[in-house]
Formats: sequence, C-alpha cells, structure tokens
Amino acid sequence: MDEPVFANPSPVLSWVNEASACVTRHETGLMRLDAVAADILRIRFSPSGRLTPPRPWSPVLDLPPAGLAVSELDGALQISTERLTASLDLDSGTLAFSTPDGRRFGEDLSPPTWREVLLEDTRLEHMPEPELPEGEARIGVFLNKRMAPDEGYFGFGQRTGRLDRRHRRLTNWTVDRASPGHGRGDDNLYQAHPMLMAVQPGLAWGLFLNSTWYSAFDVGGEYEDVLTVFTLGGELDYFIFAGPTPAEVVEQLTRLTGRPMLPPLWALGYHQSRWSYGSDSDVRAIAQGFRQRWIPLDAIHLDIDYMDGYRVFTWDRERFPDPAATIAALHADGIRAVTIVDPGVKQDLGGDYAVADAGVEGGYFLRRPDGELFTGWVWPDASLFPDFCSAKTRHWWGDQHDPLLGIGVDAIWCDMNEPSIVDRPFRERGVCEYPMPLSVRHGDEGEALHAETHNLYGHLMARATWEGLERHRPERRPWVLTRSGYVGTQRWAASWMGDNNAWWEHLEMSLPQLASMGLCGSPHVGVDIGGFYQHSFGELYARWIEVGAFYPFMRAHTHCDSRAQEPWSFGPEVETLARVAIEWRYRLLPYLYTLAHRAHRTGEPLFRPLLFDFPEAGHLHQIQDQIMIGPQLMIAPVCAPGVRRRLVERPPGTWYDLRAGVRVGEGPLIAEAPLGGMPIFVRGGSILTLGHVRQSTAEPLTELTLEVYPDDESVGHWTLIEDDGESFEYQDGMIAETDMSIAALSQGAELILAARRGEHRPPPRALVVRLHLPDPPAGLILDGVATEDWHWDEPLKAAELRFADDGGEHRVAPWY
Ligand code: MIG
Repeated sequence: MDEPVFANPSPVLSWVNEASACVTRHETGLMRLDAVAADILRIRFSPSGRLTPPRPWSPVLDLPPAGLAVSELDGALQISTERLTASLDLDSGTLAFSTPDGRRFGEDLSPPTWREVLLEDTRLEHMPEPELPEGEARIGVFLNKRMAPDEGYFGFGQRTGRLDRRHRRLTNWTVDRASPGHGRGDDNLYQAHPMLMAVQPGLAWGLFLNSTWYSAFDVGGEYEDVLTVFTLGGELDYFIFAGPTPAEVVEQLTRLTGRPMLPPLWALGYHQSRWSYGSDSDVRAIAQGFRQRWIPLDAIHLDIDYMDGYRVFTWDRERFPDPAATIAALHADGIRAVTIVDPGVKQDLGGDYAVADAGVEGGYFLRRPDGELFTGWVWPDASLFPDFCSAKTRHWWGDQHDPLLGIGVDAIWCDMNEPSIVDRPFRERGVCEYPMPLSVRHGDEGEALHAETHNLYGHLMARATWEGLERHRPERRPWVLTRSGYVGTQRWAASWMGDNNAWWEHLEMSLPQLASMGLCGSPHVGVDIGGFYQHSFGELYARWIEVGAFYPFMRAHTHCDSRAQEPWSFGPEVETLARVAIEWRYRLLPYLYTLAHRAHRTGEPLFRPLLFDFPEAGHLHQIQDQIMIGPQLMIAPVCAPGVRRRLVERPPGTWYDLRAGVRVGEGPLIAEAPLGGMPIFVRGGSILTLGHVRQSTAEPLTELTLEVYPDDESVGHWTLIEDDGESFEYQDGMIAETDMSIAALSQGAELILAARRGEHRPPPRALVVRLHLPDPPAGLILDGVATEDWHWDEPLKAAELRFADDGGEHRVAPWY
C-alpha cells in the first residue's frame, strides 16, 4: 500500500450539476458527488470514467435524494445541502467538508489516485492463486486525508486492540483466525466494517467506504496525521456522514444500510452453549441443571454434533432419536433451542442426502472458473458452497430451514461463513487454511468475482437465513446469530466475536471490541463468556459473567476440549455469583428491551463507549474500560485477577451507585469492586425500569419497578417501550409506550407517568416506584391524594410506593 502521500494535482476540467448530484471530469478520471440525504454525501471516483452499476446484493439502501446547490467561490466548487458542504478545489481536485457553522473536516491532502497492485501489496494471505484476477481487481485506488490532531478514530467494526485506532493499519477482509485464536496483534477478523467515526470535542463525522473488495485504512500509522483510504476494485466509493454527534453518525449509517433487527425478547435472556451439548440426554441435563438450581435461562445452543456426520439440516438419530421431543421438553421449561448451521454442504451426491443433490441440480453451488464445482474441506469433509449472492440460492437456502423449524427449533446460529475453508480433512496433520479462489464467480448472472463479494459471504448467508425464517414462520420475528458479517448485517442478525480465549486480556478486550461494533451500526453483539479456547477458572468466569450480564447478547460458550462452563462448573461460590449476575440480567430486561427498540429505530447501540454519550468531554474519548449501557447506566468492569477496587472516571452530571442506591460524592472515585460487585452507576435524571427475577422470559412480568434517580435540577425523561416480545405486530400499533418524567415543583419534585400509548396490553402487574432521595420525604402524594401506602427504606435511602398498573396517567409527588 506504499503510496506517495501527495499525488499530483488533478484539476477540474469540466463539471455538470444535476438536482442532487455534481459530476466533475479530471485528467485522472471522473468524480461524482451525490446528496443521498441532506446529511449524507456519496463520493465516487473512477479512473476509467465508468461507474460500477449497482449490485443487487449491495447493503446500501436507496434513500430519497436531497437537493444540492452548487456554486463557484474562491477557486472551488461549493456543493451544499442544508446540513453539509463539500468544497472541491478546482486546481487541485481535492475535497473538504464542512458543517453549516463552518467547521472543516475530512479534508483531502491530495486527490484520489490509482495504480495497479500486486497480490503481495495486500495482506491477503494463503491465496490459492498466485495473482489477483485480471482487470479491476488489480486496480487499487488511494485517497489521503488530513487527520486533525485532537480527533480520535473509532468504529472500524470487529477488531482487537484499542478503541481509538490512530496509528494502526486496518484491513477489511473477513477471515477465521482459527486455533489458537486471535489476539491483540491481529488486524482483520471474521467481520468487515470499512466504517470509521472521527470524533473531536463537539464534532463527530463518519466515513463508510462502500467497497466489498479487499480494502484498508491506514490511520496515521505509516505517515503521522495522514489517513489513507485504499481499496481494490478500480473505483473509490465512500459516504460521508455529517453527524455532528456520534449518535447521529450511527443513525445516518443505519438509515443508509438498514436498522438493526428487533430481537425477540427471549434472545435478550441468558443463553448457554458449548461445543457440544451433543445428545438428547446432555441437552436435558443442562436444562435441568438450570431449573434445579434456580438459575434463569432462555436458550440452549446445539453445536455441530447434533448433525449426522456434519451434514447440514440433518440430525444424528442415535444421539437425538427424537429431536422434536428434545425440543418440546426444553419448551416446556421455557427454554428455546438454537441450532448451528454451517454454509459448507457435504459433497455427498447420488446418495440419500437431498440437500446436496438438490443444490447441484438447482445450480445453487459455486463453481470454479473452469465450470467445475468448487469443493473445499470443512467439518463434513469435501463440501460445496452456496452462492449467496444469487437471490434464487438465498431463497432455496432459506427454505432448507423448514424442517428444523418444523420440529421446533427457535433460531439459527450461522458459523464458518467467512467462509472458513481448509485444504484437507480436519483430522489430518498439517491442516492449512484454503481460501476460496478470488476468481470464483458469484451472482445469478455470474456477474461478480469472489474478490468483490468475499466480505459479503456471511452477511448474505445471515440474510438468506433470516428471510427463510420469516417466510416459514411469519408470526415470529426470526433470530439469527452470525459469525461473519459486513456493514448492514445488523438487519438480519446478532453476532458474537468468534473464538476468544479464557484469558483476562480477552475479557478486557471485549469492551472496546463490542463498543466498536456498536459504533458501526451493529448493536446486538457479545463474546463467549468465560472464553472459548483454554480452560476457564472461577475468578475469571465470575468476573466475565458479571460483565456479560450487560453484553447485548449474553451467552457462555466454550471449545470441545475445554472444561465445562456452566454457571455451576466452578463450585458453589462462583455458582452463586453467576446466578446473581444472570438474575441482574433478568431484572434489567425491561430497560434492555426498550434499548433494543431504540436501536431498531435509530441504530443507537446498547453497549457504547463514553464518547457516545459525552462527545463534548474530550478527556473521556479514550476511556475504554468503562462502558455506557444505554444512556442511563455505566459499568466499570474488573478485568484483572485479585483486583477488588478500581478507579472510575466520572462523566459530567450526578451519579448514583446502583447497588447502594446512593449518590456518589465529588472528586476522584475509587469504587469498591468485590467479586460479584462490579461497580455500576446510574446517571442522575434516570428512571430505570427493572423487572423481577424470572426463570425465563416465558414467565410473565408481574411487577415493574421504576427506580427514580433525580439529578440536581430534578429533570429527567424516559419512554418505556414494550410489545408482545415475539411477533411483528408492534409494526401495526401493538406496542405500549409509557412516557415518564421527573419534573421540579416549587417545592421538591414529582414523577409523572403519562397514560400508556399504543394497543399492546401488558399482563396485569404491580408498579413499584422507588425514589432515591437524600432524605426521607415528608409525605407522598399519588394522583393528588396523600398516600399512606409507602415506606422509607433507610439503608438504601429510597421511598417506595406500590400500586396497580392500570395504564393510566399517574403523578407521584414527593416533597424533599
Ligand atoms: O472449526 O462448531 O466459532 O463457536 O463452537 C470450529 C464448532 C467451528 C467455530 C465457532 C465456535 C464453534 C465451533 N466452530
């Protein structure tokens, strides 16, 4: 990628302006700028002068374009929407962007350039072909932008390492970093997100490189303060998001690439997995283990050993003689079943494996350039790979899930979809990665090379799966878990970060990793609690599960050669800590579910770095060991052995210690952090909605607690969002939204619960209001009537009041 920092000037030779686009011609190629929306610009540069036709599988949605005004001023074309101005220098051909109040950002240091690149110029490893395919696949396009000194560079999706990626070179290419797992030194992992969010105090903006080819960012690594954007494919195509807050950047990104799916409520509960619970009796024993010990559980995952010789969509009838009965037993206990599905279909032709035969007959599998079926080795040995770029293949693949759904499977876990392929049977010595050749053709018309679509393999598999589930069981929202993905996968799936290790370092790494996913529009994420490779142990597991209770997707999972990782696997003390952590998860569900609805509406991540909520506070932008869970909670995890207290940075505002229920004082904060007692803080002004402990979400919520934490001004607002947790009817008004606010009175303050909006009726339940006040109030008034029915909880310093939730308006007015 060595690129001269300053490419030659590329003057504008001519320009035309259309209603929402401006096209300029340069000696080096053609540039086109589109106002995709007032706050989103698309910039394309093509050395050949031709722009790639839109791909039917593109993750980018069509938005109604915005108007553009173009004028010539000071030797530049000023191209403006209401929210954003791009100014294109007529002499140099460089672009810079600015906000309506004149703050410049994302400035080019030189115009885009291109050159032919070789395979060895990239970090593509172990490729089966000696060279990149001929044509556009070899044309690398480069662009250099100035990095502002006080700007941090966040996002970039699934990565190890720091939250701020300044000084790193990051490539976008999905890979399985298999045994012995990934670490801090790794660059790309299973997912690719060519998306960055630049944040300086008071200004956040975003850049999404719309390339599914191999691409890379050099974030001031090679040259100080120079951001290099590079892609193969012969065209530069990127979007600029105007922000100006991190939340708006994520909103703009997910408006363009799709809002995150709304998971069913059960999927926010606790999931238990291992490679593998491999028989009917194993699965039943695990379910019983939870129920006997009163540890909540919503889902058990079945890894590859449920299948007959790893043939996808089959069952091993010896180990699971009656899978429908196994699953019915889980359902009777309020537990859902999730089965793994890999993309590799065993090349078992002309026998009784219909999936393989039908796939060949329908032309659904990928072929080599010479027309032969492409065969790669994976768990089922020699296997064929569906062409997920093809709409008809996706439809066929989705239909294959019908029998699984028929016997009661609730959700699908897509693995190995980078795609991960090896060169010989797994059990043989010396197994090596064997990537799919870049010259394999994809798409209904064979229109694209694997070099172009590789990064979308997992994304489109997840889509095919989600769409199949939706078609075959339209009354329930699908839930799909995927390992590989790209920007936009949030529409179809949740994801986990693959094969981590049972190391303290990997618990710590999960914080910036999941936070970075959230900044890239992918909010439903988690890592394997306890660690995948290696043997976990009590203290690590206890610390991990207390953090895991706050992962948007909460699952313990481990490798087949590692010791068990059920909550009771590390003795009674850790079992108690794990139970308490999981119980916290269940108490948090009304809050988390509202956050899931918010994510579905605007992309807002559930699990996010401090910079997301405090963009003005530059001193917090680098903090990566404290995490905001929605706007109300902040966790301060402990990720090292023996540590029992820790330093906590306090963002602006009033803060409460969640467990003690009291305000934390001024000054540097050293928080007590005993095992099982990770510091958790609530932001003043919050109305935190908590449920009671349930053994699964199949039990109705019969009590809803509003924990009220006034700030110094006694203002605050929250909207609780509820629905049936399962269907799509929330789209047709079957939703319940309750606005709640804290408002100052001339003396003291009051809590106003507005009448519920929407058609959904939650089951009958009690409402408990707990007011966290510095002193006992003199009395409490509910709906204008002084009430005796409250008590003051001295050690916790809270006033508690209980009444039936009738969905009507209520005012609770304390004096203090
Ligand atoms: O080659 O299905 O990341 O979660 O347990 C390993 C077995 C394949 C990798 C996944 C892991 C899963 C494992 N899979």
